[in-house]
Amino acid sequence: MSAFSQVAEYSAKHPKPADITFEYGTAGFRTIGVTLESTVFRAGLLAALRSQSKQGQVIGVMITASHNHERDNGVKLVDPMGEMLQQSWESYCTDIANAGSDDQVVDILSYIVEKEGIDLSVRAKVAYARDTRPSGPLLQKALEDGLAALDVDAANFGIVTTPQLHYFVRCLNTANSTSPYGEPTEAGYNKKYGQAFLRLVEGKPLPSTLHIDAANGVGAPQVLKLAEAIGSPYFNIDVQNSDTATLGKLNIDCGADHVKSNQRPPAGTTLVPGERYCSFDGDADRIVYYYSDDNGVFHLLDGDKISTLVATYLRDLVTAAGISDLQVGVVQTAYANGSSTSYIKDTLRLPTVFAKTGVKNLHHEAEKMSIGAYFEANGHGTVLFNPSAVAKLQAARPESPAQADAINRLWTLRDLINESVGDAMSDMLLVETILICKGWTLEQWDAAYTDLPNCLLKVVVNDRSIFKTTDAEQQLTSPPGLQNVVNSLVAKFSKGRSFVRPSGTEDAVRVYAEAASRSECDQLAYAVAGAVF
Ligand code: NG1
Ligand code: ZN
Repeated sequence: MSAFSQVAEYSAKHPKPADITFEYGTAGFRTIGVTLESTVFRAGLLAALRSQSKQGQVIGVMITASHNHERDNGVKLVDPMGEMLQQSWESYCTDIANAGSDDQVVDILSYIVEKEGIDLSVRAKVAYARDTRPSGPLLQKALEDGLAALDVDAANFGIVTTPQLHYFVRCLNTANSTSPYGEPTEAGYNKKYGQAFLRLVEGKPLPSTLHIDAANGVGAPQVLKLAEAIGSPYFNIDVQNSDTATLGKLNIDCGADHVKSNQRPPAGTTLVPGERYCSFDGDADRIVYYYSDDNGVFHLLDGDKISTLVATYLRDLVTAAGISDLQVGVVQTAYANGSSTSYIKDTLRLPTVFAKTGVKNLHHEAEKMSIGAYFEANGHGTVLFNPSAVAKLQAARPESPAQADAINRLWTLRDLINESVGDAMSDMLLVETILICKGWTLEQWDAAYTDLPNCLLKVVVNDRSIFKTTDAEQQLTSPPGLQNVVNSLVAKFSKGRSFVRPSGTEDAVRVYAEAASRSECDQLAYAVAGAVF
Protein backbone atom coordinates (compact mmCIF):
# COMPACT_ATOMS: atom_id res chain seq x y z
CA MET A 1 0.00 0.00 0.00
CA SER A 2 1.42 3.38 -0.97
CA ALA A 3 2.02 5.89 1.81
CA PHE A 4 -0.41 8.26 0.12
CA SER A 5 -3.17 5.77 -0.68
CA GLN A 6 -5.70 7.44 1.62
CA VAL A 7 -4.86 11.03 0.76
CA ALA A 8 -7.10 11.52 -2.29
CA GLU A 9 -10.12 10.09 -0.48
CA TYR A 10 -9.64 12.36 2.55
CA SER A 11 -8.81 15.31 0.31
CA ALA A 12 -12.14 14.92 -1.49
CA LYS A 13 -13.87 15.82 1.78
CA HIS A 14 -12.09 19.20 1.78
CA PRO A 15 -12.33 20.57 -1.77
CA LYS A 16 -10.43 23.71 -2.65
CA PRO A 17 -12.60 26.74 -3.45
CA ALA A 18 -12.08 27.18 -7.19
CA ASP A 19 -11.89 30.95 -7.19
CA ILE A 20 -9.25 31.50 -4.50
CA THR A 21 -5.47 31.48 -4.79
CA PHE A 22 -3.78 30.93 -1.45
CA GLU A 23 -0.34 32.16 -0.47
CA TYR A 24 1.86 31.20 2.47
CA GLY A 25 2.74 34.76 3.50
CA THR A 26 4.48 36.56 6.35
CA ALA A 27 2.53 34.60 8.95
CA GLY A 28 1.42 31.51 7.04
CA PHE A 29 -1.95 31.38 5.25
CA ARG A 30 -4.44 33.99 6.33
CA THR A 31 -7.86 34.85 4.90
CA ILE A 32 -11.61 34.35 5.51
CA GLY A 33 -11.71 31.39 7.90
CA VAL A 34 -14.36 29.24 6.25
CA THR A 35 -12.48 29.29 2.93
CA LEU A 36 -9.43 27.67 4.51
CA GLU A 37 -10.66 24.09 5.03
CA SER A 38 -8.73 22.61 2.11
CA THR A 39 -5.65 24.67 2.97
CA VAL A 40 -5.59 23.53 6.60
CA PHE A 41 -6.16 19.90 5.55
CA ARG A 42 -3.20 20.19 3.20
CA ALA A 43 -1.09 21.98 5.82
CA GLY A 44 -1.57 18.84 7.92
CA LEU A 45 -0.17 16.71 5.09
CA LEU A 46 2.83 18.99 4.75
CA ALA A 47 3.46 19.05 8.49
CA ALA A 48 3.70 15.26 8.33
CA LEU A 49 6.28 15.35 5.54
CA ARG A 50 8.19 18.12 7.30
CA SER A 51 8.35 15.96 10.43
CA GLN A 52 9.59 12.99 8.41
CA SER A 53 12.20 15.21 6.75
CA LYS A 54 13.36 16.14 10.25
CA GLN A 55 13.82 12.52 11.33
CA GLY A 56 10.46 12.38 13.12
CA GLN A 57 10.89 15.51 15.21
CA VAL A 58 7.62 17.16 16.17
CA ILE A 59 6.28 19.88 13.85
CA GLY A 60 3.68 22.36 15.10
CA VAL A 61 0.53 23.55 13.37
CA MET A 62 -1.21 26.65 14.73
CA ILE A 63 -4.66 27.71 13.57
CA THR A 64 -5.00 31.45 14.20
CA ALA A 65 -5.35 34.81 12.48
CA SER A 66 -3.74 36.73 15.32
CA HIS A 67 -4.87 40.38 15.40
CA ASN A 68 -7.04 40.09 12.28
CA HIS A 69 -10.83 40.13 12.18
CA GLU A 70 -12.75 37.32 13.86
CA ARG A 71 -14.12 36.06 10.52
CA ASP A 72 -10.54 35.52 9.31
CA ASN A 73 -8.42 32.57 10.22
CA GLY A 74 -5.04 31.21 9.30
CA VAL A 75 -2.63 28.36 9.65
CA LYS A 76 1.12 28.21 10.01
CA LEU A 77 3.70 25.52 10.55
CA VAL A 78 6.23 25.56 13.38
CA ASP A 79 9.68 24.02 12.99
CA PRO A 80 11.31 21.76 15.63
CA MET A 81 12.93 24.42 17.82
CA GLY A 82 9.68 26.39 17.88
CA GLU A 83 10.80 28.70 15.10
CA MET A 84 8.84 29.58 11.98
CA LEU A 85 8.81 27.09 9.11
CA GLN A 86 12.02 27.12 7.07
CA GLN A 87 11.53 29.53 4.20
CA SER A 88 12.33 27.00 1.46
CA TRP A 89 9.22 24.99 2.44
CA GLU A 90 6.86 27.95 2.12
CA SER A 91 6.56 27.46 -1.63
CA TYR A 92 5.57 23.81 -1.08
CA CYS A 93 2.78 25.09 1.18
CA THR A 94 1.61 27.54 -1.47
CA ASP A 95 1.81 24.90 -4.22
CA ILE A 96 -0.17 22.26 -2.35
CA ALA A 97 -2.76 24.78 -1.14
CA ASN A 98 -3.46 25.70 -4.77
CA ALA A 99 -3.51 22.17 -6.23
CA GLY A 100 -6.64 21.94 -8.37
CA SER A 101 -7.49 18.28 -7.78
CA ASP A 102 -7.08 15.56 -5.15
CA ASP A 103 -4.72 13.67 -7.45
CA GLN A 104 -2.61 16.78 -7.85
CA VAL A 105 -2.34 16.99 -4.05
CA VAL A 106 -0.86 13.49 -4.07
CA ASP A 107 1.47 14.37 -6.95
CA ILE A 108 2.83 17.35 -5.03
CA LEU A 109 3.43 15.20 -1.95
CA SER A 110 5.36 12.72 -4.10
CA TYR A 111 7.36 15.54 -5.66
CA ILE A 112 8.37 16.89 -2.22
CA VAL A 113 9.36 13.42 -1.01
CA GLU A 114 11.59 13.02 -4.04
CA LYS A 115 13.06 16.53 -3.89
CA GLU A 116 13.79 16.44 -0.15
CA GLY A 117 14.83 12.78 -0.07
CA ILE A 118 12.27 12.03 2.63
CA ASP A 119 12.23 8.60 4.29
CA LEU A 120 8.55 7.71 4.48
CA SER A 121 9.17 4.92 6.97
CA VAL A 122 9.82 7.56 9.66
CA ARG A 123 6.80 8.09 11.92
CA ALA A 124 5.56 11.68 11.58
CA LYS A 125 4.73 13.65 14.73
CA VAL A 126 2.64 16.82 14.80
CA ALA A 127 1.47 19.03 17.69
CA TYR A 128 -1.42 21.38 16.97
CA ALA A 129 -3.57 24.01 18.61
CA ARG A 130 -5.96 26.83 17.76
CA ASP A 131 -7.18 30.15 19.07
CA THR A 132 -10.76 31.09 20.02
CA ARG A 133 -12.11 31.94 16.54
CA PRO A 134 -15.52 30.52 15.53
CA SER A 135 -14.06 28.84 12.42
CA GLY A 136 -11.45 27.10 14.60
CA PRO A 137 -13.35 23.80 15.20
CA LEU A 138 -14.09 23.36 11.46
CA LEU A 139 -10.46 23.95 10.54
CA GLN A 140 -9.21 21.75 13.36
CA LYS A 141 -11.33 18.91 11.95
CA ALA A 142 -9.83 19.48 8.49
CA LEU A 143 -6.35 19.40 9.99
CA GLU A 144 -7.12 16.17 11.85
CA ASP A 145 -8.24 14.58 8.56
CA GLY A 146 -4.92 15.59 6.99
CA LEU A 147 -3.03 14.03 9.87
CA ALA A 148 -5.20 10.89 9.77
CA ALA A 149 -4.63 10.52 6.02
CA LEU A 150 -0.91 10.12 6.69
CA ASP A 151 -1.29 8.21 9.97
CA VAL A 152 0.51 10.89 11.95
CA ASP A 153 1.26 10.62 15.64
CA ALA A 154 -0.73 13.76 16.57
CA ALA A 155 -1.12 15.71 19.81
CA ASN A 156 -3.91 18.25 20.27
CA PHE A 157 -2.93 21.09 22.62
CA GLY A 158 -6.39 22.65 22.53
CA ILE A 159 -7.01 26.38 22.73
CA VAL A 160 -3.74 28.06 23.63
CA THR A 161 -1.75 31.13 22.61
CA THR A 162 0.45 30.91 19.52
CA PRO A 163 3.67 31.22 21.57
CA GLN A 164 2.50 28.46 23.91
CA LEU A 165 2.24 26.09 20.93
CA HIS A 166 5.73 27.15 19.79
CA TYR A 167 6.96 26.46 23.34
CA PHE A 168 5.32 23.00 23.42
CA VAL A 169 6.99 22.06 20.12
CA ARG A 170 10.42 23.07 21.42
CA CYS A 171 9.81 21.21 24.70
CA LEU A 172 8.77 18.04 22.89
CA ASN A 173 11.85 18.08 20.67
CA THR A 174 14.30 18.75 23.49
CA ALA A 175 12.74 16.39 26.04
CA ASN A 176 15.51 13.80 25.74
CA SER A 177 18.36 16.25 25.21
CA THR A 178 20.89 17.53 27.71
CA SER A 179 19.00 20.83 27.91
CA PRO A 180 15.26 20.18 27.91
CA TYR A 181 13.31 23.40 27.33
CA GLY A 182 10.50 22.64 29.78
CA GLU A 183 7.40 20.53 30.29
CA PRO A 184 5.14 20.53 27.22
CA THR A 185 1.96 21.40 29.12
CA GLU A 186 0.17 24.61 30.08
CA ALA A 187 1.16 23.97 33.69
CA GLY A 188 4.78 23.43 32.60
CA TYR A 189 4.74 26.72 30.70
CA ASN A 190 3.32 28.61 33.69
CA LYS A 191 5.80 26.95 36.02
CA LYS A 192 8.86 27.71 33.88
CA TYR A 193 8.09 31.39 33.25
CA GLY A 194 6.39 32.01 36.61
CA GLN A 195 9.25 30.60 38.64
CA ALA A 196 11.90 32.48 36.66
CA PHE A 197 9.92 35.67 37.31
CA LEU A 198 9.72 34.98 41.05
CA ARG A 199 13.47 34.28 41.24
CA LEU A 200 14.30 37.53 39.44
CA VAL A 201 12.03 39.83 41.47
CA GLU A 202 13.22 38.28 44.74
CA GLY A 203 9.91 38.50 46.54
CA LYS A 204 8.88 41.95 45.34
CA PRO A 205 5.28 42.06 44.10
CA LEU A 206 4.17 44.23 41.18
CA PRO A 207 4.12 47.86 42.37
CA SER A 208 0.43 48.15 41.45
CA THR A 209 -2.25 46.19 39.63
CA LEU A 210 -1.35 45.64 35.98
CA HIS A 211 -4.39 46.19 33.73
CA ILE A 212 -4.27 43.74 30.82
CA ASP A 213 -6.44 44.09 27.71
CA ALA A 214 -6.62 40.57 26.30
CA ALA A 215 -8.35 41.53 23.00
CA ASN A 216 -11.21 39.14 23.89
CA GLY A 217 -8.87 36.38 22.81
CA VAL A 218 -7.08 33.31 24.07
CA GLY A 219 -4.65 35.42 26.12
CA ALA A 220 -7.45 36.11 28.62
CA PRO A 221 -7.87 32.63 30.09
CA GLN A 222 -4.19 31.86 29.70
CA VAL A 223 -2.86 34.92 31.54
CA LEU A 224 -5.23 34.21 34.41
CA LYS A 225 -3.74 30.72 34.70
CA LEU A 226 -0.23 32.18 34.60
CA ALA A 227 -1.10 34.69 37.35
CA GLU A 228 -2.58 31.91 39.45
CA ALA A 229 0.59 29.85 39.04
CA ILE A 230 2.74 32.82 40.11
CA GLY A 231 0.41 33.36 43.03
CA SER A 232 -0.76 36.21 45.15
CA PRO A 233 0.45 38.83 46.03
CA TYR A 234 3.24 38.77 43.46
CA PHE A 235 1.30 39.16 40.26
CA ASN A 236 -1.80 41.25 40.80
CA ILE A 237 -3.57 41.73 37.48
CA ASP A 238 -6.92 42.93 36.22
CA VAL A 239 -7.85 41.33 32.89
CA GLN A 240 -10.13 43.39 30.64
CA ASN A 241 -11.60 42.39 27.25
CA SER A 242 -11.66 38.78 28.31
CA ASP A 243 -14.94 37.76 26.63
CA THR A 244 -14.01 34.86 24.38
CA ALA A 245 -17.56 33.47 24.36
CA THR A 246 -19.50 36.26 22.64
CA LEU A 247 -19.23 36.30 18.87
CA GLY A 248 -17.96 39.46 17.22
CA LYS A 249 -15.74 40.76 20.00
CA LEU A 250 -12.28 39.38 19.18
CA ASN A 251 -9.83 42.22 18.43
CA ILE A 252 -12.68 44.70 17.97
CA ASP A 253 -11.72 48.15 19.30
CA CYS A 254 -9.23 46.53 21.64
CA GLY A 255 -5.99 44.58 21.66
CA ALA A 256 -2.39 45.46 20.81
CA ASP A 257 -3.02 46.14 17.13
CA HIS A 258 -5.88 48.56 17.87
CA VAL A 259 -3.84 50.40 20.50
CA LYS A 260 -0.69 50.63 18.36
CA SER A 261 -2.42 51.51 15.08
CA ASN A 262 -4.81 54.07 16.54
CA GLN A 263 -2.50 55.27 19.31
CA ARG A 264 -5.34 55.25 21.79
CA PRO A 265 -6.61 52.95 24.57
CA PRO A 266 -9.13 50.15 24.01
CA ALA A 267 -12.72 51.39 23.70
CA GLY A 268 -14.36 51.68 27.10
CA THR A 269 -11.10 51.95 29.03
CA THR A 270 -10.51 55.22 30.83
CA LEU A 271 -6.87 55.47 31.75
CA VAL A 272 -6.14 56.55 35.31
CA PRO A 273 -2.87 58.51 35.60
CA GLY A 274 -0.28 56.51 37.50
CA GLU A 275 -1.87 53.13 36.63
CA ARG A 276 -0.18 50.63 34.32
CA TYR A 277 -1.80 49.16 31.19
CA CYS A 278 -0.87 46.67 28.50
CA SER A 279 -2.64 45.03 25.56
CA PHE A 280 -2.16 41.61 23.96
CA ASP A 281 -3.31 40.78 20.44
CA GLY A 282 -5.80 38.01 19.63
CA ASP A 283 -3.33 35.12 19.89
CA ALA A 284 -1.13 36.76 22.55
CA ASP A 285 2.14 37.00 20.71
CA ARG A 286 2.23 40.81 20.72
CA ILE A 287 2.21 43.21 23.64
CA VAL A 288 2.28 46.99 24.01
CA TYR A 289 2.18 49.08 27.19
CA TYR A 290 0.61 52.50 27.73
CA TYR A 291 -0.37 55.04 30.36
CA SER A 292 -1.91 58.45 30.77
CA ASP A 293 0.10 61.33 32.20
CA ASP A 294 -1.31 63.80 34.70
CA ASN A 295 -2.65 65.94 31.85
CA GLY A 296 -4.62 63.03 30.46
CA VAL A 297 -2.26 62.59 27.49
CA PHE A 298 -1.97 59.02 26.18
CA HIS A 299 1.58 57.56 25.93
CA LEU A 300 2.37 54.35 24.06
CA LEU A 301 5.29 52.07 24.95
CA ASP A 302 5.49 49.90 21.85
CA GLY A 303 7.84 47.17 20.64
CA ASP A 304 10.66 49.69 20.13
CA LYS A 305 10.36 50.87 23.72
CA ILE A 306 10.31 47.26 24.92
CA SER A 307 13.41 46.32 22.92
CA THR A 308 15.36 49.35 24.14
CA LEU A 309 14.36 48.64 27.76
CA VAL A 310 15.37 44.99 27.44
CA ALA A 311 18.60 45.68 25.53
CA THR A 312 19.68 48.28 28.08
CA TYR A 313 19.03 45.91 30.95
CA LEU A 314 20.89 43.04 29.29
CA ARG A 315 23.81 45.29 28.33
CA ASP A 316 24.14 46.52 31.92
CA LEU A 317 23.99 42.97 33.27
CA VAL A 318 26.67 41.79 30.83
CA THR A 319 28.88 44.69 31.97
CA ALA A 320 28.18 43.91 35.63
CA ALA A 321 29.00 40.25 34.97
CA GLY A 322 32.46 41.27 33.78
CA ILE A 323 32.10 39.40 30.49
CA SER A 324 33.87 41.73 28.09
CA ASP A 325 33.32 40.02 24.74
CA LEU A 326 29.57 39.43 24.97
CA GLN A 327 27.72 41.83 22.68
CA VAL A 328 24.03 42.73 22.95
CA GLY A 329 22.47 43.81 19.65
CA VAL A 330 19.04 44.93 18.49
CA VAL A 331 17.09 43.95 15.36
CA GLN A 332 14.36 46.28 14.11
CA THR A 333 12.26 46.71 11.00
CA ALA A 334 11.69 49.83 8.94
CA TYR A 335 8.62 50.46 11.12
CA ALA A 336 10.86 51.18 14.11
CA ASN A 337 10.50 54.79 15.15
CA GLY A 338 13.51 56.84 13.99
CA SER A 339 14.04 58.08 17.55
CA SER A 340 14.42 54.51 18.82
CA THR A 341 17.04 53.70 16.19
CA SER A 342 19.01 56.87 17.01
CA TYR A 343 18.74 56.06 20.73
CA ILE A 344 20.10 52.53 20.24
CA LYS A 345 22.96 53.72 18.04
CA ASP A 346 23.92 57.02 19.65
CA THR A 347 23.00 56.68 23.32
CA LEU A 348 23.14 52.95 24.04
CA ARG A 349 25.89 52.49 21.45
CA LEU A 350 24.64 49.03 20.59
CA PRO A 351 24.76 47.47 17.13
CA THR A 352 21.42 47.49 15.34
CA VAL A 353 20.29 46.05 12.01
CA PHE A 354 17.08 46.25 10.00
CA ALA A 355 15.25 43.14 8.84
CA LYS A 356 12.24 42.74 6.59
CA THR A 357 8.82 42.75 8.26
CA GLY A 358 7.77 39.43 9.83
CA VAL A 359 9.31 37.95 12.92
CA LYS A 360 10.93 35.09 11.02
CA ASN A 361 13.16 37.66 9.33
CA LEU A 362 14.06 39.39 12.59
CA HIS A 363 14.66 36.05 14.28
CA HIS A 364 17.26 35.05 11.68
CA GLU A 365 19.13 38.35 12.10
CA ALA A 366 19.05 38.05 15.91
CA GLU A 367 20.52 34.55 15.66
CA LYS A 368 23.66 36.13 14.21
CA MET A 369 24.16 38.23 17.36
CA SER A 370 25.55 36.96 20.67
CA ILE A 371 22.51 38.26 22.50
CA GLY A 372 19.98 39.61 20.02
CA ALA A 373 16.84 41.48 21.06
CA TYR A 374 14.35 41.71 18.23
CA PHE A 375 11.00 43.45 18.24
CA GLU A 376 8.62 44.71 15.63
CA ALA A 377 7.25 48.13 16.53
CA ASN A 378 3.83 46.47 16.94
CA GLY A 379 5.08 44.60 20.03
CA HIS A 380 6.05 41.20 18.59
CA GLY A 381 9.49 40.03 19.58
CA THR A 382 11.85 38.31 21.97
CA VAL A 383 15.53 37.86 22.84
CA LEU A 384 17.88 35.13 21.62
CA PHE A 385 21.10 33.95 23.26
CA ASN A 386 23.21 32.25 20.62
CA PRO A 387 25.38 29.21 21.45
CA SER A 388 28.53 31.33 21.80
CA ALA A 389 26.81 33.55 24.37
CA VAL A 390 25.66 30.50 26.30
CA ALA A 391 29.23 29.13 26.24
CA LYS A 392 30.60 32.44 27.51
CA LEU A 393 28.09 32.51 30.33
CA GLN A 394 29.04 28.94 31.21
CA ALA A 395 32.75 29.76 31.18
CA ALA A 396 32.38 32.99 33.18
CA ARG A 397 34.21 32.90 36.53
CA PRO A 398 32.84 35.61 38.84
CA GLU A 399 35.41 37.58 40.79
CA SER A 400 32.95 39.26 43.12
CA PRO A 401 29.47 38.66 44.55
CA ALA A 402 28.18 41.40 42.20
CA GLN A 403 29.54 39.56 39.17
CA ALA A 404 28.10 36.26 40.43
CA ASP A 405 24.72 37.91 40.86
CA ALA A 406 24.77 39.38 37.34
CA ILE A 407 25.72 36.02 35.78
CA ASN A 408 23.00 34.32 37.77
CA ARG A 409 20.45 36.89 36.62
CA LEU A 410 21.44 36.43 32.98
CA TRP A 411 20.88 32.68 33.32
CA THR A 412 17.53 33.20 34.97
CA LEU A 413 16.49 35.72 32.32
CA ARG A 414 17.02 33.02 29.74
CA ASP A 415 14.40 30.99 31.58
CA LEU A 416 12.03 33.94 31.59
CA ILE A 417 12.28 34.54 27.86
CA ASN A 418 10.45 32.43 25.28
CA GLU A 419 13.29 32.06 22.81
CA SER A 420 11.19 30.15 20.32
CA VAL A 421 9.08 33.17 19.33
CA GLY A 422 7.74 36.54 20.51
CA ASP A 423 5.36 35.92 23.38
CA ALA A 424 3.11 38.53 25.04
CA MET A 425 3.02 36.74 28.40
CA SER A 426 6.75 36.06 28.61
CA ASP A 427 7.52 39.60 27.37
CA MET A 428 5.14 41.02 29.97
CA LEU A 429 6.99 39.16 32.74
CA LEU A 430 10.29 40.40 31.32
CA VAL A 431 9.16 44.04 31.27
CA GLU A 432 7.68 43.75 34.77
CA THR A 433 10.90 42.19 36.06
CA ILE A 434 13.03 45.01 34.66
CA LEU A 435 10.69 47.71 35.96
CA ILE A 436 10.65 46.14 39.43
CA CYS A 437 14.45 45.77 39.46
CA LYS A 438 14.92 49.39 38.38
CA GLY A 439 12.08 50.65 40.56
CA TRP A 440 10.69 52.43 37.50
CA THR A 441 7.21 53.63 36.60
CA LEU A 442 6.02 53.52 32.99
CA GLU A 443 6.72 57.25 32.81
CA GLN A 444 10.36 56.72 33.85
CA TRP A 445 10.72 53.95 31.27
CA ASP A 446 9.19 56.23 28.63
CA ALA A 447 11.64 59.04 29.40
CA ALA A 448 14.54 57.35 27.54
CA TYR A 449 13.58 58.97 24.22
CA THR A 450 10.58 60.64 22.59
CA ASP A 451 8.96 59.00 19.58
CA LEU A 452 8.74 61.02 16.38
CA PRO A 453 5.09 61.48 15.35
CA ASN A 454 4.30 58.58 13.03
CA CYS A 455 1.46 57.31 10.91
CA LEU A 456 0.62 54.02 9.21
CA LEU A 457 -1.91 53.96 6.38
CA LYS A 458 -3.40 51.06 4.47
CA VAL A 459 -4.01 51.67 0.76
CA VAL A 460 -6.14 49.19 -1.17
CA VAL A 461 -4.81 48.91 -4.72
CA ASN A 462 -5.79 46.82 -7.74
CA ASP A 463 -2.67 44.69 -7.70
CA ARG A 464 -0.29 44.80 -4.78
CA SER A 465 2.10 42.35 -6.47
CA ILE A 466 3.53 45.17 -8.61
CA PHE A 467 5.02 46.73 -5.44
CA LYS A 468 8.54 45.37 -5.01
CA THR A 469 11.05 46.52 -2.40
CA THR A 470 14.70 46.32 -1.42
CA ASP A 471 16.89 47.45 1.51
CA ALA A 472 14.76 45.82 4.25
CA GLU A 473 11.65 47.12 2.48
CA GLN A 474 12.66 50.77 2.79
CA GLN A 475 12.97 51.40 -0.96
CA LEU A 476 10.63 50.53 -3.83
CA THR A 477 12.15 49.03 -6.96
CA SER A 478 8.74 48.76 -8.64
CA PRO A 479 6.53 50.40 -9.90
CA PRO A 480 9.22 52.34 -11.76
CA GLY A 481 9.64 55.94 -10.65
CA LEU A 482 7.47 55.74 -7.52
CA GLN A 483 10.45 55.71 -5.12
CA ASN A 484 11.67 58.99 -6.66
CA VAL A 485 8.29 60.52 -5.96
CA VAL A 486 8.41 59.28 -2.35
CA ASN A 487 11.95 60.68 -1.97
CA SER A 488 10.91 64.10 -3.23
CA LEU A 489 7.94 64.19 -0.83
CA VAL A 490 10.08 63.09 2.13
CA ALA A 491 12.62 65.84 1.38
CA LYS A 492 9.98 68.49 2.05
CA PHE A 493 9.53 67.61 5.71
CA SER A 494 11.75 68.07 8.73
CA LYS A 495 12.98 64.67 9.98
CA GLY A 496 10.77 63.11 7.30
CA ARG A 497 10.91 59.40 6.55
CA SER A 498 8.44 57.32 4.60
CA PHE A 499 8.28 53.99 2.83
CA VAL A 500 5.79 51.89 0.92
CA ARG A 501 5.54 48.09 0.96
CA PRO A 502 2.96 45.45 0.06
CA SER A 503 1.40 43.77 3.10
CA GLY A 504 2.25 40.10 3.51
CA THR A 505 -0.99 39.36 5.37
CA GLU A 506 -3.63 41.58 3.79
CA ASP A 507 -4.55 42.55 0.26
CA ALA A 508 -3.23 46.08 0.63
CA VAL A 509 -0.16 48.29 0.47
CA ARG A 510 1.11 49.93 3.66
CA VAL A 511 2.44 53.48 3.84
CA TYR A 512 4.52 54.50 6.85
CA ALA A 513 5.56 58.07 7.56
CA GLU A 514 7.21 59.95 10.37
CA ALA A 515 8.24 63.60 10.71
CA ALA A 516 9.13 66.22 13.28
CA SER A 517 5.52 67.25 14.00
CA ARG A 518 2.15 65.53 13.89
CA SER A 519 0.83 67.73 11.11
CA GLU A 520 3.95 67.24 8.97
CA CYS A 521 3.75 63.48 9.52
CA ASP A 522 0.10 63.33 8.46
CA GLN A 523 0.74 65.53 5.41
CA LEU A 524 3.63 63.31 4.36
CA ALA A 525 1.68 60.06 4.87
CA TYR A 526 -1.31 61.26 2.85
CA ALA A 527 0.89 62.70 0.11
CA VAL A 528 2.71 59.36 -0.26
CA ALA A 529 -0.57 57.41 -0.12
CA GLY A 530 -1.89 59.68 -2.87
CA ALA A 531 1.14 58.85 -5.02
CA VAL A 532 0.58 55.10 -4.45
CA PHE A 533 -3.12 55.10 -5.27
P1 NG1 B 1 2.05 42.90 7.03
O1 NG1 B 1 0.60 42.68 6.74
O2 NG1 B 1 3.00 42.17 6.09
O3 NG1 B 1 2.35 44.36 7.18
C1 NG1 B 1 1.66 42.44 9.64
C2 NG1 B 1 2.53 43.29 10.53
C3 NG1 B 1 3.85 42.58 10.73
C4 NG1 B 1 3.65 41.17 11.27
C5 NG1 B 1 2.63 40.42 10.41
C6 NG1 B 1 2.27 39.07 10.96
C7 NG1 B 1 2.76 45.72 10.65
C8 NG1 B 1 3.00 46.99 9.92
N1 NG1 B 1 2.80 44.60 9.93
O4 NG1 B 1 2.37 42.23 8.44
O5 NG1 B 1 4.66 43.34 11.56
O6 NG1 B 1 3.27 41.21 12.62
O7 NG1 B 1 1.42 41.19 10.25
O8 NG1 B 1 1.26 39.07 11.89
O9 NG1 B 1 2.53 45.74 11.86
ZN1 ZN C 1 -0.48 37.69 16.95
